[in-house]
Amino acid sequence: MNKTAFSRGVALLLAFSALTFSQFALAHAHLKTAVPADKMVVHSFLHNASLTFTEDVEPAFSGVEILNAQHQPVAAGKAKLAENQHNKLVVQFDPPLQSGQYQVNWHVLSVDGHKTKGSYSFSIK
Ligand SMILES: [Cu+2]
Repeated sequence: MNKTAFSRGVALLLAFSALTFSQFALAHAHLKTAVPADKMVVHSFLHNASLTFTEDVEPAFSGVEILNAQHQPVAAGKAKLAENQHNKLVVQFDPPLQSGQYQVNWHVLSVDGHKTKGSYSFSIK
């Protein structure tokens, strides 16, 4: 192996390990999109909310709590995985949510075993 080929090999190896490390660092489940989205103003009653994460999540160890303006939990079903989309949690409201300010507190366990949590808010006019 000549010197050029050797340094090319080293460069490739370094690039590969950097890529591998960054993929580990990104592997936690972060919130990618939510409907309604953060700070969104909805103009109708709301039957459900959904949260899509960057990784698949374990529903048994994940949860979504929605609080009204008085910080009381609203009547909602347990967060369930969307069909055929294991990185998406859906919460049904029965009765539908009415006008007001709402805060969403979520926590998830991603399939790689890491826990993450966060919160955001939206309102209904
Ligand atoms: Cu992770």
